[in-house]
Amino acid sequence: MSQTASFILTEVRERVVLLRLNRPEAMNALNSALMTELMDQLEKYDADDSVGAFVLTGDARAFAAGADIKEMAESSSVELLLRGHISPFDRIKKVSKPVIAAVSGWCLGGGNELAMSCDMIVAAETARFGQPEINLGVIPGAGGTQRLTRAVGKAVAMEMVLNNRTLTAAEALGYGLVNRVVPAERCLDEALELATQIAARAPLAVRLGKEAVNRAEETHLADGIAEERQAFYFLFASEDQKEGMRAFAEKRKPNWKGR
Ligand code: CO8
Repeated sequence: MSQTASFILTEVRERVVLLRLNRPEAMNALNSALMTELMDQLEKYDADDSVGAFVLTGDARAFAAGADIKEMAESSSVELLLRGHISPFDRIKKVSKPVIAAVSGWCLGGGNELAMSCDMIVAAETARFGQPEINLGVIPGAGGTQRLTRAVGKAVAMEMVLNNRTLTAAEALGYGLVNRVVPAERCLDEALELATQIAARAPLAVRLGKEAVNRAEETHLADGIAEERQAFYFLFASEDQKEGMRAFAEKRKPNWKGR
């Protein structure tokens, strides 16, 4: 294990990169330095062909308890805008490889927005999801109102955003916010297993599949379907598509090249 930066612990496990938020004394509150380090790590390994997927996690008490309230408390609107306080969230959305969040404990505010910016969420039974910004006199700022509403539906999102309703892991599963719920001690392993499986799959198809599914959230349906179709046609120009389909017919495991 190597510590590449103070707020993010990075571990490379074959084709999976594990990134741990590392501000335990502050419930992994997302200050600007942490966010920059996180995005730098994601971009660095996104450009590395030997990596196929990421797992992003916190610790047992918190995935992340939100943006660092103390850091931003005295900021003016103009300062937030000029320093691009929320722009790191644009960077994670540009990561081409799947990012799986492994969430234990508190997952609040910007922390929940970070988890929702990942492609899948594996939750521990101890996970608690919320958008408590209303308690601070603000609203979610990093896509929370949009992604949460798409994930859990308007009724529940309204209660969370307007009245600080928190969801248990079981509720989050029921509403479709998370992929699965597991005992806390299994959470990271489960996420790593999922990431390892996906990282072994055809890289180009995983990349375009992720992009296409995310489009469903981000565009009108017709645009998303057109983009999906283009990506599907495009994959037939790849060696991996030929290899994958031949391997099926020949009853053997495909050998992916990422080309
Ligand atoms: N920011 C800064 N410090 C924090 C935060 C936070 N979000 N959360 C916890 N901490 C600190 C506490 O101040 C405390 O520090 P200290 O020991 O110096 O007093 C330490 O972490 C431990 O916390 P608690 O003592 O409060 O622990 P408890 O177990 O009693 O409570 C809670 C845990 C429930 C998580 C509680 O800490 C809490 O309510 N935290 C704030 C949650 C919140 O309001 N989050 C939303 C923040 S606003 C936001 O996320 C907007 C996002 C916009 C865009 C994002 C851009 C990056």
